[in-house]
Amino acid sequence: MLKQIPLKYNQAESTKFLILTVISIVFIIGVLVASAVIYCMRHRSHHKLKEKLTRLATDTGSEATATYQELCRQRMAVRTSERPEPMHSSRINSVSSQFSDGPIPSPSARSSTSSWSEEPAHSNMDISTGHMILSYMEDHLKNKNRLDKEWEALCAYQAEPNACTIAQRDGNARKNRSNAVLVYDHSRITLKAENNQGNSDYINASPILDHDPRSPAYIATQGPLPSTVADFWQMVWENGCVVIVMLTPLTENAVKQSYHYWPDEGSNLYHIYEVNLVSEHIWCEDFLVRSFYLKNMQTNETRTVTQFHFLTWLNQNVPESSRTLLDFRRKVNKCYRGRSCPIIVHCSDGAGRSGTYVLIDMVLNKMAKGAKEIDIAATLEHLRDQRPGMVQTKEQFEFALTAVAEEVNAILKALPQ
Ligand SMILES: *[C@@H]1O[C@H](CO)[C@@H](O)[C@H](O)[C@H]1NC(C)=O
Ligand SMILES: CC(=O)N[C@H]1CO[C@H](CO)[C@@H](O)[C@@H]1O
Repeated sequence: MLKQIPLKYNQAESTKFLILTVISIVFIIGVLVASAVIYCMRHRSHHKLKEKLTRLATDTGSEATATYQELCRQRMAVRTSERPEPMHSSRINSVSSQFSDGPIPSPSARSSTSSWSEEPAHSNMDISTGHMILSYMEDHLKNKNRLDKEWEALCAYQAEPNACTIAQRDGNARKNRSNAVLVYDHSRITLKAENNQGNSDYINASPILDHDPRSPAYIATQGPLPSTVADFWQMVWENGCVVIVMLTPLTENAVKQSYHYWPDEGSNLYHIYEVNLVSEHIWCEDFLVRSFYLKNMQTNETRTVTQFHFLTWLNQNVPESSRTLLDFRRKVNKCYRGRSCPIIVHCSDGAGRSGTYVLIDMVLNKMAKGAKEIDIAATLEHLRDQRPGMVQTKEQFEFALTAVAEEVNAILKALPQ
């Protein structure tokens, strides 16, 4: 068959065939060259844009503003040249999300974070939101007056409703570590009384909602007391928690901050919850990670729970470096990734340090999801609606602002050069 085919062509036909082939090859080469040229041009303008972004992240003052304005112009230009026809709102969204997805090297970032490196995790942060946050922070840190005013306004904020009658009931009062931070009646974690050693549903712990009104993103709680350890593990069990963030040393200047609620080695039984220490990994002098095997002795079900323990953040204070806390947060979130259960966050009263941590994490998570508007003070009020005393001092609030700015800066810097 194959051999017969050429015989069917006469001379004229094969010449025609040859010419056609040459023309199509020339055409294909032409298309390839043209697209290569277009790609290079695009790539270069994106590259320049990225250079600007990185510079902007480290720049200060009016130069940054000028660069930012130019960035906005360029961005508009990119949008209009890519979409010459009138844009629908859905298109605007897709352009901007494409734009902010583009520069982030997801595969390499993922593989390197798996070795516990300190890079920021994959982020869909909207670049212009990132810059707005940076200039807002810059302004705040330069202008102490503004920070003072904002803090005053936050202190005057009254959560509504704010009744804490259940926390003050006879049987419950002794289960509170601090008089200042009681749980609101309308926003508290309840235990299944029938599984509780004291047949009570009370624990000083508040669900903290983020975007999903049905399931809390965090549970902010006090450091367990000797009498509430079993309640604590019951809460961990009943809420399906797998990550505990502990932000306090056990004692500070001889003042107890939290009961030692896990076994130093082997296992301990707290009511019907058996906790087995599987491993302890000291990352640095500031924090360590413990892994527990938690067993419900009533049902024989088991679960692994990881506790991230930050050691050097003292009550009413801020950590020495925001970088260390951000690194700690990245490790927590890497462990948590893909889950939907609440993260347990506790310090001593479960409000000062815990509130600061939750504020930072919540704002950065919103940004990583591409939020276009970030209002840190409003986010804190939202936290205070759910648990009193979240973020206790102006210094803690300022620390949260600094930490957010630093992480945004790191994300912008991690854009490929
Ligand atoms: C749990 O395990 C123990 C010991 O293996 C067994 O006696 C008990 O029946 C189990 N309970 C349930 C609810 O499976
Ligand atoms: C340990 C303890 O009892 N702490 C406090 C719990 O809260 C009440 C107020 O409702 C205080 O009186 C307790 O001292």
